[in-house]
Amino acid sequence: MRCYVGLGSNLGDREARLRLGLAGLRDGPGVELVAVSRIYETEPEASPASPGSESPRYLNAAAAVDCRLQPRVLLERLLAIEREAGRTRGPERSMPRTLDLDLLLFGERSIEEPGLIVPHPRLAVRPFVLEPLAEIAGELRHPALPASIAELAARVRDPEGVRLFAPRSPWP
Ligand code: PH2
Ligand code: MG
Ligand code: MG
Repeated sequence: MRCYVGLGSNLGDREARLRLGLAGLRDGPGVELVAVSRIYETEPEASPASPGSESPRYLNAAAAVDCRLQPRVLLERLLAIEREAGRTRGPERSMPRTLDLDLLLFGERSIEEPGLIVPHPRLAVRPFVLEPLAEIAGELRHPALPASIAELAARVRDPEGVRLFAPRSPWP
């Protein structure tokens, strides 16, 4: 199954953390890294829980993987890679994080389970997800919306808030 993962980091050596995340995806069984977008530097999207709270800028990227795992198993893998990269989870959402790996799309599947919602519920409104994703999957149709990823990205495009950070993809 072709799946898409969003990568984000806004704490410490952000680029190194994204690379750690990619290495974690590449090295695990049942997952093959297929494509990686370039890295973007992005303004933090304020958390609804604590509007106005200061948060450092993120680096964001997107990766395509071929996955032979069940969605829940892939999710557990993503969480394990986050932990290996030094992420600790507190009670609050959207705290600064060393590494955030979000399962954006799992083939054409729609899943709504506790802790696992695919397509990612905020995918279609987040320029920091759509801009990198459109680089590697612009033609892809959103499984639940009548639009391609490129069309969704064009709707929310934010050149001020989402800027290219590195001219080349960090992978291979
Ligand atoms: N992730 C969040 C909350 N806000 N803002 C940006 N720019 N990039 C992110 O990856 C991000 C965010 C929750 O995961
Ligand atoms: Mg996230
Ligand atoms: Mg996350």
